[in-house]
Amino acid sequence: MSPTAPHPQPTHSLHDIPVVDISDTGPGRTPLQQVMELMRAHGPALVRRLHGRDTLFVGDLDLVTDLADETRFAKAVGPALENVRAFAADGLFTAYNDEPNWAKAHDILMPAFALGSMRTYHPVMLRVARRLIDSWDRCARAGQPVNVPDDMTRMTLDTIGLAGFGYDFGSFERDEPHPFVESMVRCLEWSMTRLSRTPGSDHSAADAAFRADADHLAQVVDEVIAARVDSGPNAADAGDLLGLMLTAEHPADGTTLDTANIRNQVITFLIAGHETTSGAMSFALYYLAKHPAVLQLVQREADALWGDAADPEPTFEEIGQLTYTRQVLNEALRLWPTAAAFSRHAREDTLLGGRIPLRAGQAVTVLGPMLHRQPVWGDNPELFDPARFTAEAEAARSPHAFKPFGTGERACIGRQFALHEATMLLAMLVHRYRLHDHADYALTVKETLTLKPEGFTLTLTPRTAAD
Ligand code: MNH
Repeated sequence: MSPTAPHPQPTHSLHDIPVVDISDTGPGRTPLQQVMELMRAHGPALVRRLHGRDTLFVGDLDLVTDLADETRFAKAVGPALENVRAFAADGLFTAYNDEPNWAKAHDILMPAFALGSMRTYHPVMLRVARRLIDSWDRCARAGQPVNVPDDMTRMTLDTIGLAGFGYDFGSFERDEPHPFVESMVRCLEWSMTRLSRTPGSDHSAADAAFRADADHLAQVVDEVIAARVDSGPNAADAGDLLGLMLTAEHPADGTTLDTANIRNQVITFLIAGHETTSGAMSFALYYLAKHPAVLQLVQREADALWGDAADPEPTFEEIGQLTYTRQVLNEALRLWPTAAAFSRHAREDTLLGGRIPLRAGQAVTVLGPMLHRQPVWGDNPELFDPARFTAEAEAARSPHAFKPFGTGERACIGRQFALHEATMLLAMLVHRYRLHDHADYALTVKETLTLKPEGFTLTLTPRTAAD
């Protein structure tokens, strides 16, 4: 929403919750930032009304704490995820809680995401990090700016493709994003903009274009699977995600995942496994470029491990030692959690926070960026300050104040994967380059269900022993 647009005023309140009807303006292209603005004006719990459809949004810590109670609440597949189901169906992210394939795939794939499993992915992550560095070295020599979110997306897509599925998207050999990414972004955009349609208008062209994109995703995924199956009988049980999907038997009944579900899982992991991580690293680099004192501390941490080695070979264990780099990532995820909203529903009729009546099945959407700016974060929540994530500071704060990875049994399965990948890359980049905010970049956050700093570019020069 543009800063000059008039804020819609609450029409009335329901159980002391303001109801704001946005039908006149619609949600626009940045619906989550619009809700942030509404919450800044009307408080951290409100009903947004659009064409008669109500959504209860909350950012309040007590309410989110209550929603994290798994005995009374569970993940809701809300309208946005219903739209994502049109191309990811019963994949882990969009499956209903009681869909048998959720528990089955969860049980089969969990071991692949335990912290120790990151040791397996580490060499692949490093290999792809070097692709990014090769590309950035070329830009640095040529004095050309790099497009940060585009390159982060190249790197995370290649990483999940290779680490999860042994498939090489070769994103750094392309000038444009891989066609899979273009189709995927359009599918996510369709899922988002479909929420703001005016009832009765015609969207058949948009829907047909969506269908073509969704078919393209399925086709790429079928190629990924075929490449594995074609590479011989022993290749199927390679110890990656696709190997598990093709061969692992569910402990409960000895069956494997069926073909249709495997396709849905591969689409899910290719999307969930790269969009959000890419945005998180982009925001972290944005804040580093704007906060030289913080950048210096991250550099110091990397220098302590790698000195002035021209091409360090980070080990798995070293990534665990990059605690300040990890704090920087957490602080970037606090201000801009790249999967910014998740929904919960009441298992039975209940009172949310002891005061808001909810019927069984009724959904509530948690808005991460506002939860992450509540008073529990102190007097200056807009301030970028990685010291908020020292071990002591974390221990002193409610675990529910920070939810970038969702909550409960449906929380992010890929959290360790994302953090390992992102921590390693950030440390390698600040070790190697000076970051120049050559365009005096002003943050604009693009929403495609996930968040990214739009059009963020940097120029780079190699660091020398002196800096
Ligand atoms: Mn991830 C679920 C955020 C990286 C795979 N992820 C979620 C949820 C959030 C989330 C929030 C819960 C959504 C909900 O409750 O509706 N994920 C992130 C963020 C990053 C991220 C902010 C990076 C930073 N996610 C990853 C990576 C992978 C991945 C990397 C895979 C390699 N995430 C998933 C899957 C789910 C999920 C799969 C669904 C899990 C389930 O419901 O069982």
